[in-house]
Amino acid sequence: MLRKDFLWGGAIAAHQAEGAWDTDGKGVSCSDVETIGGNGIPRRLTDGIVPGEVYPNHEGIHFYEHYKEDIALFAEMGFKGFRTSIAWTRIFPNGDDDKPNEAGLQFYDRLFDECHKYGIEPIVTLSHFEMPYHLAKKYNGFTDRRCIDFFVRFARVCFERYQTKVKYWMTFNEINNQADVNQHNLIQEGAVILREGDDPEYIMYLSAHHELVASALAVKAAHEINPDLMVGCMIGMNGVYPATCDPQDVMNALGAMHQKYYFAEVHARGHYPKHILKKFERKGYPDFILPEDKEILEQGKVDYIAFSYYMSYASSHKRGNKDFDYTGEDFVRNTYLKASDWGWQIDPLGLRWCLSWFHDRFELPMMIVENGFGAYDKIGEDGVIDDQYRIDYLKEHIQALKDAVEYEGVDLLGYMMWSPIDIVSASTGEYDKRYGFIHVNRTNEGEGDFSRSKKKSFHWYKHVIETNGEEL
Ligand code: BGP
Repeated sequence: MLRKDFLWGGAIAAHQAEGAWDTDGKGVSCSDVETIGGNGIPRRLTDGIVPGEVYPNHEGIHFYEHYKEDIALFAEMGFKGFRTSIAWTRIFPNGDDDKPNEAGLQFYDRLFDECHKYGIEPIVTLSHFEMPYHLAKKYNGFTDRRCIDFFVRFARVCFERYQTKVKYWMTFNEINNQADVNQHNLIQEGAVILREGDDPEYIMYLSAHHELVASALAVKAAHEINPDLMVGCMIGMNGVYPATCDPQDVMNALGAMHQKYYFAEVHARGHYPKHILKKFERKGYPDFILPEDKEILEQGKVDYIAFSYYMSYASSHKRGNKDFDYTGEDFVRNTYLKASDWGWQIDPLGLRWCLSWFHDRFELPMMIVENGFGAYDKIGEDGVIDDQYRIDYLKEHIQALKDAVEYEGVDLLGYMMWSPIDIVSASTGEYDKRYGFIHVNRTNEGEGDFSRSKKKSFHWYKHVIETNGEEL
């Protein structure tokens, strides 16, 4: 049985939904300079905003104007919680400004008040792929320690302003995605632009370290401001299985787990695990973990673990070396699983495995803050989208989380599916990769008036919440 106050709801992010990219004093964010991509076509980072390019985050789904209508629809489904992010650039347009932008702060006052009107608890991410672009240009993002202070200033302003409206916070969305070292992940997570001659892997570890320190300082600040605030990390969790029971594959999967999830260890345990320090040593990196950083990490351990879950991976060993270092190139198709149209392998039991993995290590409360199915939806002749495939995906994943509570005894606070309303895809910039219970009339080609309509899954999720997950 799930707890009585289980937080059922859904999650979005500011940059994928709000639009209004330059309204009311908002500055340019890093996602404002990423173009639209496609299924199998990566987004491109441009040098500033280039005329003629298509930037889907400039429009989002017009949530900035439609939020009242959307929250009312979430309330109709019975939401107890709603996760979104605060666009850093609405509050500090450049990131290093002295004073916050009052108009930006007021928008989130209105949004959180609207949630409370229906008894919906807002759950907030501070940095969800939306760092100010100015910080990328001037400081190269989190490679520069000064960004630690900028983030903490932003976090403090938010905690102080919204402490009576928001209890659950997260610092950096999917901080560990950057373990796959590429330009898209580095700009989204740390406002980092790779330059010629850089060692990308070193740049990633350095920047991630500064984020981990910034996160710990934010946790400390939140507790000083109001001890009731709960601050979590946010991990993009997709468990890695060995492709076979060959011990080489088993070790290779372990190596991948080490590299992809050491971030969670630092957040929750307050120090780096030995395996990653050994790796830094092996690679001959200069010691960027200062003695005072160690103290900060120790003092800023998170209160709970929030994570997203979409799929699992299978890892196959190819090289015969002893370090079993993750390269991102060892993943193979898991023949036991089906995949979405974007190749994301569907694995409900993997969610139970991941819940257990966290629980066994950290014994902290957890919240699933993203889980959902991106699909091409078709509008039926009756004008309704029959998205049974989405219902099936969610049903099996909810069953798996219930089993994790029942059999492994995990402490689960809530489930925020991704995303209750169709929004812009973070990885591809598409509109046509749809997750919602609510359809938004907008396509990759920029057609449609942004009007909203309910899909079949809308009614299904309403019933799930009504029965606290007893009837799926
Ligand atoms: C996570 C991000 C979200 C979200 C989701 C789905 O990585 O935290 O922002 O977008 O994945 O991914 P996509 O939108 O690329 O399908």
